[in-house]
Amino acid sequence: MGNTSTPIVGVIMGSGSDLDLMAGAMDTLDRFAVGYEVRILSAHRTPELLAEYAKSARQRGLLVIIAGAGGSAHLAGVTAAHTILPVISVPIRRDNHGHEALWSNIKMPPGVPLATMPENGSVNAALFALRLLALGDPSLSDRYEEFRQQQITSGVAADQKLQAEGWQATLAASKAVS
Ligand code: RP5
Repeated sequence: MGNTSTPIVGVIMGSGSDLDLMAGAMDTLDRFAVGYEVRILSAHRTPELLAEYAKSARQRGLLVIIAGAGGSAHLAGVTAAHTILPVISVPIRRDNHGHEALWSNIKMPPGVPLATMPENGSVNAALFALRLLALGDPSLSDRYEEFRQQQITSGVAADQKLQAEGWQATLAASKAVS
């Protein structure tokens, strides 16, 4: 289940244990009012369900898939093998993990591409999906431009505050908040 708009983004993950780290993707899509669906599908635990999901994704109206998995993370690659939709990978990394999920996704051999984000980069995965979707959606494109302007305004304001108050006071204030 996603938000109330028609799903055009599929957010899938290998386990319910990935949900907290994938929430950034859903929050970001919500912020832009872009419809999505969220599923737990595993390349090794539920391989047939995953294949069916990926094979039917285009016909069901999805335009892009975000896939997050940890460990020997083959979810995104297997998904990309079953669809021609763009697949964006989020390698999941926990404290007890190495970088195996990142490496298994970033080193896809030529032929089947993945857009691999940073480890736990679910927010950037959604932002990248939005950039793809904005290519064919002028209203989304305007919303994305506005979002970028807000980022710039907030970056400039942070610098102005730093210049006015000095780095020591700024650091002390940020430590007091955290
Ligand atoms: C992967 O194995 C999942 O994507 C998850 O990141 C990891 C651990 O899964 P659980 O054992 O917590 O279900 O398939």
